[in-house]
This record gives sequence, C-alpha cells and structure tokens, in this order.
Amino acid sequence: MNTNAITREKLSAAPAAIPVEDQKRLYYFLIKTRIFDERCRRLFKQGRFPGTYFSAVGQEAAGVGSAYGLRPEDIIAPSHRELGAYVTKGIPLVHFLKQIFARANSSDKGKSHPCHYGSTEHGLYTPASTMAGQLPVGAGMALAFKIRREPRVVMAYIGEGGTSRGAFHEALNFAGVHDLPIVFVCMNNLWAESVPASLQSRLERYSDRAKAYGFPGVTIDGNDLLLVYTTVKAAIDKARSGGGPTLIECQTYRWYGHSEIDPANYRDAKEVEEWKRRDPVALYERYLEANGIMGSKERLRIQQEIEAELEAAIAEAEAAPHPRAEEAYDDVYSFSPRTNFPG
Ligand SMILES: Cc1ncc(C[n+]2csc(CCOP(=O)(O)OP(=O)(O)O)c2C)c(N)n1
Repeated sequence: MNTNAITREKLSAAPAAIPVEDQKRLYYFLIKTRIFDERCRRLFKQGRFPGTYFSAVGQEAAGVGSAYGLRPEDIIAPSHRELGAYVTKGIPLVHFLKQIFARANSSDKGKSHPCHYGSTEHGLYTPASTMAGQLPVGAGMALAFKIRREPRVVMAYIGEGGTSRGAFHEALNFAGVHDLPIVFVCMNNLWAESVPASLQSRLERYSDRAKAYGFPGVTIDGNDLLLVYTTVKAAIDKARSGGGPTLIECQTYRWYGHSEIDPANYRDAKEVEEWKRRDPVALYERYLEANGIMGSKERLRIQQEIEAELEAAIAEAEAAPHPRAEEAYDDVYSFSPRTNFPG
C-alpha cells in the first residue's frame, strides 16, 4: 500500500510542445530551490537562526513543475513544504531569508514560523500551522474569483498526511459542488512526520479521493519535472477556462527529517537510498545533457549566478534589525494588551 512504487528510471520524453527556453528556465528554478534549501539547512545547523527548518530537498520537481504554469495574478495556498513553488512564482530569496532570520522587516515582522512564508505581492497566502487549514481558505479564494469573473486560479497544496484531515474533504467537496477554479496538488512523500502513508489511507492512490467529490484525480511521478509541469499546466488551464477542479498526486520523497530537528530514524536507510537514486535534479540534468539542451558549463554558470544572489541575500537579511520586544503584540490583537485590555 502506498509504496510509491515507481519503476520508471527515465524522465518523460520531453513533449516537443515545451519550448527550449522554458525547459532551461525550469532548470533555473529547480537548481535554485535545491541550492537555497541545502544552504538553509546549513545555516540552521550553524545556529544562525532559531526554531527549525522544513527542508523540501527531494521534492523540488513537484514544487517547481506544478507552479511553473501559474500566472502572476494566481494564488498559491501552500502547506509547509512548497519552497519550489514559491521560488518559481518569482519570490526573491531575500524575502524568505528575512523571515527565516526573524527580522523586523520581514513580511511577518519576525513573528511567524520560519517556513510559513507569505507574500501578498506575489500571490502567496501565508499558511497557518493547522494541517489542511489552507484548503478551505483556498477554496474560498477560488469562489471569489468565480463570483467576480476573474480568470484567476488557486493552486492549493497538501501532503498525503494532510488528506486525512476534515478540512481537506470539506474543501474538495465545496470545490467540486461549485466547480471552482482550483487545482489541488497532493505531495505524497510517503511520510507525515513519523507516520507512514500506509497508516493514512487504504487507497493505493491518493488521487482516488477526488472521485468522492466528482472531479478528476491523477497520480504522477512527482520527480519527473516535465511530466509534473505538463500535467498540472493542463489542470490550471482547465480551471481557468471554467472546467473546475482537479486533484493531482505527485509521488515524491523528502530526503531529510520532517524538520531539521528530526533525525528521521523511523525510516529504512534503503528506502532513502532508493529515492536518492531518483534525485529529481540529477534526473533532469541528465535529460538536458542527453538532449543537447544544456551542458555542464551552462549549468555551472547558472549555479554560480544563484550562489552570488544567495550570498548577497543572506548578508542583507542577517544585517536587518531584529524586532523590538515592545512590538511583540503589534498586529496580533485589535487592542494593545500592554495598555488597553478590554473590559
Ligand atoms: C492539525 C495538525 N495536526 C498535527 C500537526 C503537526 N504536523 C505538522 S506537519 C505534520 C505532518 C504533515 O504531513 P504531510 O501532510 O504528509 O506533509 P509533509 O510534512 O510530509 O510534507 C504534522 C503532523 C499540525 N500542524 N496540525
């Protein structure tokens, strides 16, 4: 049950319909996500920021490929591990870093979880910690788009663990009944903290959950970047043109613990090794090379460019001021608990 038994080694044959420029751009976002994520893990281990960090290493193709077909005016309603989608939506690295370092000039003024990013400017809805809570809100935003006749789409993410929550089912039911312009992407990485997928559902495929709500569900290899892009893009286009919701399950894997404070010793080392052999980045690099789209020189140049942007972003974020203790209650209550308790 739920073993993510993908045997295919090769990346899906690139549909000729994807222009080479897009295939290169997809690589840029893919490698940018990997470089940034690995660096954040290091920064945490170096004690440069408090709390913890939720890595999405191993899941980059699903994050990047699913978001690449979005337009700037579309909205992402994320769970907690969608870094690839944010980077692809064009959010600058410094934006995340200011939040990670809990600085006063971050979008949450240093008050939220390091990985619960949000950006009104980029159409990123800030998730709460309650699993699946983002889905009814996403459905509500999709309803607003439909009522206002705006050709906008909501991309709502959920882990396979989160599909056990009532809010998941309420949101999908509502989206199905009202034919909402929303795409649900289930990131099935086989583990919800230490709970295996086999203890979340007796279904073989999480996409089958869509059947109960009257719209299509599809399961795909989430480590196949081009397959994720083409599948999700078709669902986005359908949603935008009034065709209603789709649920897409991306089978993938997180390489590290639930967060950086989790040694993940509940997993079999062989399972981890098997998935590392299906590294979505290496898989795509081999594809680019084999098809003469991009060689190692160009890849190195892109990586160096990203490293330079990252260094500057880290320096800027670390130099930013911390919030002052007196500001702790600001924007939290409609009154000031320091001076103005009601009643
Ligand atoms: C209602 C609720 N229960 C438990 C938690 C603690 N929690 C945070 S993430 C997580 C695992 C979620 O698993 P999944 O949805 O599969 O996403 P993944 O972490 O694998 O990306 C849990 C149990 C929570 N935030 N909210």
